[in-house]
Amino acid sequence: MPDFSDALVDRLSRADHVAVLTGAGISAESGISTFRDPDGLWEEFEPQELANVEAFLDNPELVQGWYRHRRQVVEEAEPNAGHRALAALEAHVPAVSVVTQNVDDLHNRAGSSTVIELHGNITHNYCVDCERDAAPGTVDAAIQHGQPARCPDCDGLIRPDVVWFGEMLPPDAVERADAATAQADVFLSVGTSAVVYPAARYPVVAREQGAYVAEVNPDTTGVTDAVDESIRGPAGEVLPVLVDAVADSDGGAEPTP
Ligand code: BV8
Ligand code: ZN
Repeated sequence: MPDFSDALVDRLSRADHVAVLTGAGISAESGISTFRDPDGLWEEFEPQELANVEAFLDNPELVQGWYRHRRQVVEEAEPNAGHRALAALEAHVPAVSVVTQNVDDLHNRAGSSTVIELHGNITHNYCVDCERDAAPGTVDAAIQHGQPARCPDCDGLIRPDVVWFGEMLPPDAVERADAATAQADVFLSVGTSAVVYPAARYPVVAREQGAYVAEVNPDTTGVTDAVDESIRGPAGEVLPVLVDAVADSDGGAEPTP
């Protein structure tokens, strides 16, 4: 049984606004490797070696191939009980903002209504020169012919719509994440090692701004010492039990799926 406090349940059931920072760990139970686990075909690469503009320009086909592989994994994956519990929390809290570092689209597919994608979304590609959206399948077709995918309109290289190391985060996403953090009565940090900035600063900023901050992770992280409560366990087990406890405490409602 996950060990969270009655105080957390009480605060969640009385909260007007809950903000949740998620990282790769919440998608681990959907079969999507975190950045730490060996990732099969790409085991010999550090993500930082591929998730940056220099690597892309140096070898566009390799980087396009890596993201195509990851997109295929994402397309075959399903949201898990952790993603679904965050969507279900919306029945008990007036405003739930999911601020995610993940690019796998699983929070959207789980039905969360406010998903702020700090690092973009791997299901979307665009041309680096004219910025036109790339039609689905553009990368697949080029890679299968052993060449980098290029824009049919201007011949520019096609890239995934994700934020690479050294790139600025989308200003509108940062603005929305800042607002959600400032308004949060409770801030949850779920499945993130909290080492990548500026995303990793949100749990600390939330606490400075008066939120009650709890972390859900099987391990300790970069913010474990900075939060009010650290719940040791996998998101797919902890979050459904936590949301059920909130449902029970506010007069009960439908159990989480
Ligand atoms: C920026 C999208 C301004 C792409 C990602 C030098 C030069 C330039 C920049 C820097 C520099 N030094 C530092 C920086 C800043 C840099 C940074 O923070 N680097 C780190 C490595 C030190 N940040 C940036 O570059 C950002 N931009 O700063 O712009 C700027 C501009 C120019 C110069 C200076 C500054 C952009 C960062 C975004 C990078 N893009 N992703 C893609 O996905 O391919 S980052 C990527 O890695 C993820 O999005 C995520 O953010 C990060 C991994 O973190 P996690 O999600 O936490 O995953 P991780 O595997 O680490 O941890 C998983 C956790 O889950 C673990 O704790 C595990 O215990 C737990 N877990 C496992 N199973 C479960 C579980 N938890 C719950 N349940 C389970 N079942
Ligand atoms: Zn173009």
